[in-house]
Amino acid sequence: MRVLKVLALVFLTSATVTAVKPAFPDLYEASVTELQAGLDAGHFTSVDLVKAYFARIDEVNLKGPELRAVLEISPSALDTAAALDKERKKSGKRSLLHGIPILLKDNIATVASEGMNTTAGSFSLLNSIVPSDAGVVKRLRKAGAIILGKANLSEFAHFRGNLPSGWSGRGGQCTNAYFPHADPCGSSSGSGVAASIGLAAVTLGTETDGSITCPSSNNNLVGIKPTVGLTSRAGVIPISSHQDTVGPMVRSVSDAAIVLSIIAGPDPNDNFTLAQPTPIPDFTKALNANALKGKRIGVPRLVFLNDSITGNDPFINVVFEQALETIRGLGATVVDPADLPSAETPELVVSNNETIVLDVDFKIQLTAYYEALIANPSGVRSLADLIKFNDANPELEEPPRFEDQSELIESEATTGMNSTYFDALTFNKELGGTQGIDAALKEHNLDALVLPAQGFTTVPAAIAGYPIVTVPLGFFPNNVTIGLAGPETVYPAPGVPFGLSFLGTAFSEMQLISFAFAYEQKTQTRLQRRAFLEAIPKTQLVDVVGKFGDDRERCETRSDVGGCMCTLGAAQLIQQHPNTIA
Ligand SMILES: *[C@@H]1O[C@H](CO)[C@@H](O)[C@H](O)[C@H]1NC(C)=O
Ligand SMILES: *[C@@H]1O[C@H](CO)[C@@H](O)[C@H](O)[C@H]1NC(C)=O
Ligand SMILES: *[C@@H]1O[C@H](CO)[C@@H](O)[C@H](O)[C@H]1NC(C)=O
Ligand SMILES: *[C@@H]1O[C@H](CO)[C@@H](O)[C@H](O)[C@H]1NC(C)=O
Ligand SMILES: *[C@@H]1O[C@H](CO)[C@@H](O)[C@H](O)[C@H]1NC(C)=O
Ligand SMILES: *[C@@H]1O[C@H](CO)[C@@H](O)[C@H](O)[C@H]1NC(C)=O
Ligand SMILES: CC(=O)N[C@H]1CO[C@H](CO)[C@@H](O)[C@@H]1O
Repeated sequence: MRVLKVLALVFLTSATVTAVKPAFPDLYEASVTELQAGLDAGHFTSVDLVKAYFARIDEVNLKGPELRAVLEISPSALDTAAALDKERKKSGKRSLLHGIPILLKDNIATVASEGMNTTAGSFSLLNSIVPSDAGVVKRLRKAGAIILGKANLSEFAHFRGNLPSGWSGRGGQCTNAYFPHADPCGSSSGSGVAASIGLAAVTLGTETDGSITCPSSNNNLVGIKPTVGLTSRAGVIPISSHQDTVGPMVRSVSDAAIVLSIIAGPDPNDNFTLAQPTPIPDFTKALNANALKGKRIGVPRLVFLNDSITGNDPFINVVFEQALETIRGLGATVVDPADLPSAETPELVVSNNETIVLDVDFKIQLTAYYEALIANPSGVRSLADLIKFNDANPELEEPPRFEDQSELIESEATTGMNSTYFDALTFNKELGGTQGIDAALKEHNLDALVLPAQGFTTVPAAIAGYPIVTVPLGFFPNNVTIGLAGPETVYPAPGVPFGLSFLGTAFSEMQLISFAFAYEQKTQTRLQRRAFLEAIPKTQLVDVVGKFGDDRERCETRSDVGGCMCTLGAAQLIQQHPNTIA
């Protein structure tokens, strides 16, 4: 009875809304600013947005193209959205992310009481109880964002072994929306695929070495890999505190600036963030389309544009040369070459010091993560336990062709921080920073460096802890030779995107964002190509706003979900709690 009364209420509201006939933004592309405008004008609500994104996820995640981008959706998202809608009406919005649904990579902790797991894709963490939300999640919630769900990823952020990008035990193989079964790259694969086709307004990823920038590149996105210490890693399932960082993966530089402005800032639970400059910049102030005028942008050709080292398809470099012309056209001086001194010796390419640091850090920090859990039903309490767990549960964690856990084993063999480790840390800072990015910037008096996002580009920034901002650069042509990427994935492939990366010194995000914005505004590359037809979700706001209850007879009351389940349109299951509507 209660449910029926609620439905009647919705009819009334929808009648008013339909009379206005507002134009709804296309959720494939919709920006945060567009969504805020529609929410403020009352054209749609955050509840509508959550319903629409749930329906879009349902269309493509396990059905149709089976992209496997999303691991879980939040059973609390509709309630949260309703509360935030109410608050907006009463007292306005808290921030530009108020009522905006966001998807998190599954290594970013959310409190279990919300109804979702935090597992890095591993069954060893299923049903574990985290001590609290991750630092970035606390900031998102305070800003009024809605946590929509958790995204699939390369298990343990690709620190398990020789496994394809986008595969996890829990999520299976995530694939790209631009070509069937194409490599989404990783490790923030699900975040990348979900953002690329509008399964959420925005997504977060994490990067240790390439894990935001590569999936942003492969999925036609803007990605920001912030300086290590700009965004908190508290509550993020770790690889290494020296390299891990959390950042936005979104469809525009403007959205990236909005999200970064909210998630950046000090967190007492991550002491690296206490060293960041204050105040936290408003990164949206960097959105200046003339930002490249009069600037000096360097091209570190040596190593980074050598295909035999990067493994890049030569086509990427062809399009990159065109990007340099565009950058010149925008008024910048392109200094070419502007090589990293560390690239002039074999060290940068052959050094194994990054692995030395990551192997030692991962064992210590992952074990600390397991130990800090309030509960973990799998019984896993350390890296050693994890290795045993995987071997004891091959049907879950080592299915045929996805068995490898050599990186876990290699890390487990380390014996803690000794002089080899500290030397490696120092050497990394030199290779990537003082003899790398900083040296090139200083020697040529540069404002930033620019490179294709793919290849060896991420390494100096990874080992130095420096930022990268990636924007869409181009797409593989229809006649590209299709290659193999994993047992179930291909790369390159027709129409698969690739990106352009701006690099700089620590905490140079303002400049990098401004350069990426100028380039993006001039080229609008993202809009040149869409996902393959089957991978484009069809549900739009128009299918949701005021439509709930149209098929009243097809709704069934369900005590287990505390509301009713309705079929919306073709096959979209929407779970509606009665108390979220009033
Ligand atoms: C985690 O996943 C399991 C299995 O899908 C589910 O039963 C549980 O409710 C989820 N959430 C939490 C917080 O464990
Ligand atoms: C953070 O704290 C740890 C000890 O808890 C210490 O080893 C490390 O040097 C600190 N790092 C920074 C950047 O302050
Ligand atoms: C590219 O790298 C390969 C392998 O290190 C090297 O033999 C070759 O000389 C390099 N090419 C250029 C143009 O530097
Ligand atoms: C690590 O760095 C040192 C310099 O500190 C270098 O001599 C050594 O070759 C590197 N080790 C590996 C395994 O790459
Ligand atoms: C430091 O530990 C590693 C194993 O983690 C070992 O290979 C290396 O030899 C050790 N270095 C020293 C100086 O003992
Ligand atoms: C693809 O087509 C372009 C012209 O559209 C041509 O220049 C190029 O050589 C072709 N590449 C391959 C691999 O066939
Ligand atoms: C939201 C969603 O569709 N999650 C699915 C992700 O993939 C796993 C494995 O196939 C499913 O169990 C989840 O239901």
